Amino acid sequence: MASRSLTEMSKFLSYVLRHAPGSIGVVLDSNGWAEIDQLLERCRAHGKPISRETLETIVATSAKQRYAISEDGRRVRANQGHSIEVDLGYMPVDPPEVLFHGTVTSSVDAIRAGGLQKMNRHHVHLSADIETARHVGMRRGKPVVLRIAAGRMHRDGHVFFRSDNGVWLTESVPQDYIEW
Ligand code: HQG
Repeated sequence: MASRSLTEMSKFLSYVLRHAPGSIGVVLDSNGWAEIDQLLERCRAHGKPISRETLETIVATSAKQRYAISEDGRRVRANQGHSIEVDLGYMPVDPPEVLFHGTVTSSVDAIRAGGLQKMNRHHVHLSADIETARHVGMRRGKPVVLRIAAGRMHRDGHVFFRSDNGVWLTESVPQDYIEW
């Protein structure tokens, strides 16, 4: 019973922190953080009371590490999975002149027509080297590696990020920057 209600509360927190903070009047900052005091007060006001202790238990026991509490203990956020626009903290970085994208033959026509789109993710994923891109493509079938004129994109105003594990990220790659 206790764990079921923890799961229910966790799902409610996911809904609020990833998708609909406004549904209970919570404001997230641009990095996705909610003030814990405000969050818990708003949960209570909407008939879904969660104590500070229970929140800490949910954060600590979530199998997928869905949430994080800030170092000062005052804020909480979902680590990923947002449908609302949040910046999880990657800083814009100057890309190298050329990056690579691994895809598959079956996607080539659509990419020629519409450029690279982020599909279900927050960004298009690019690699610094051909071999990594080839492996990304191979996950789906016969790999095709595209050369991306990342330096030119950047000079034209496109923003790039690099994740902690070295993946290059950008919003989209118009076909003009893909060197076939
Ligand atoms: C393709 C793994 C049609 C795109 C890997 C790709 C990576 C289009 C697929 C990370 C298209 C999306 C990301 C368009 C792009 N029309 N197809 N206009 N634009 N595509 O999985 O890059 O395990 O979302 O080429 O290591 O394959 O998740 O992206 O084939 O870093 O941590 O649509 O996933 O990391 O597929 O892989 P994905 P991805 P994780």
